[in-house]
Amino acid sequence: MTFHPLGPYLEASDEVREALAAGRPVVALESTIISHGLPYPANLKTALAVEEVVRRGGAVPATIAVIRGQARVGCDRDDLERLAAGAVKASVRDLPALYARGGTGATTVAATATIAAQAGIRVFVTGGIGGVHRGWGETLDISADLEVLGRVSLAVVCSGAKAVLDVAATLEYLETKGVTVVGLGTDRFPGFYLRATPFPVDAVAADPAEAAAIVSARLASGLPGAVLVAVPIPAADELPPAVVETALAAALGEAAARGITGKDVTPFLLEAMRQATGGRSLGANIALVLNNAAVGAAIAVELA
Ligand code: PSU
Ligand code: MN
Repeated sequence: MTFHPLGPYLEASDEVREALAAGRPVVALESTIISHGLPYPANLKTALAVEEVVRRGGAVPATIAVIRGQARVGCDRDDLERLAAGAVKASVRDLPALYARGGTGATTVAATATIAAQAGIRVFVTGGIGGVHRGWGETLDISADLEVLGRVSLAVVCSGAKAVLDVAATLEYLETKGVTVVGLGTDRFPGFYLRATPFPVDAVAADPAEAAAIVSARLASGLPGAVLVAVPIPAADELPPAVVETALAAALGEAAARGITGKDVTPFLLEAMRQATGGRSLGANIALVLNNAAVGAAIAVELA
């Protein structure tokens, strides 16, 4: 596949470039979930399946990663295989060194959203966003995802933030940053493996068209910052709350015992949850990402 420069350190596949130029719907996808969110080979299979769901929904998928020093919008099969085999986790602060040295990295929500907005993409689909970690008062561990959502103009479709985070504090931070949190068919912020947390969203959209109308209003009004479209995991794939609670206690205990800090915290907790649920969290994670991809494609089609 050939890639064309869109700007300094920014390139797009032919397919993505043509779709953007023609105003056709494009959906951005992140790559940290491939390299650090899911184990091999489920990660490669899921990355390909998510792209297929976006296509079936009438939009062009654009998986984003840094490949040999360029932010690539629309990774090809070789790129996805490389990312699935392992690549460093790249948030916004990591991009300059990768660009300068020709490095390769899997982009987080923060980095992916930043690059997607630079490319002119208006819809980005992921599983769960990063957020405010438990114990943030001691560690100040607050994901750059939240900061970026406050400044880039696009829709981010997700299933909320995992219970491994301090969800109440995450929502407070999103409010501070002026992010609009829209619940798709729900008035409660979703809890990733669970359909709902006790916390309310800012606005309820009955369907993707209503969500798209809110996204469209935010973009057209010139307000910087994102609309977070929060989609509950399909009911059939939800994990029992007791299973999540037990696994969560085990994962958090393990992370504390091993002194895990910084960028390793989120990948460690995801893997610990997988082990503590006997793999059930993995099935739930894949199911919700596929569902979010269908919703994101529908929103992109509405916006186009
Ligand atoms: N939440 C998930 N799966 C993931 C991540 C979050 O359920 O794979 C990844 C995303 O790429 C997100 C990143 O942007 O973790 C957040 O990491 P940190 O907390 O270090 O900012
Ligand atoms: Mn962090």
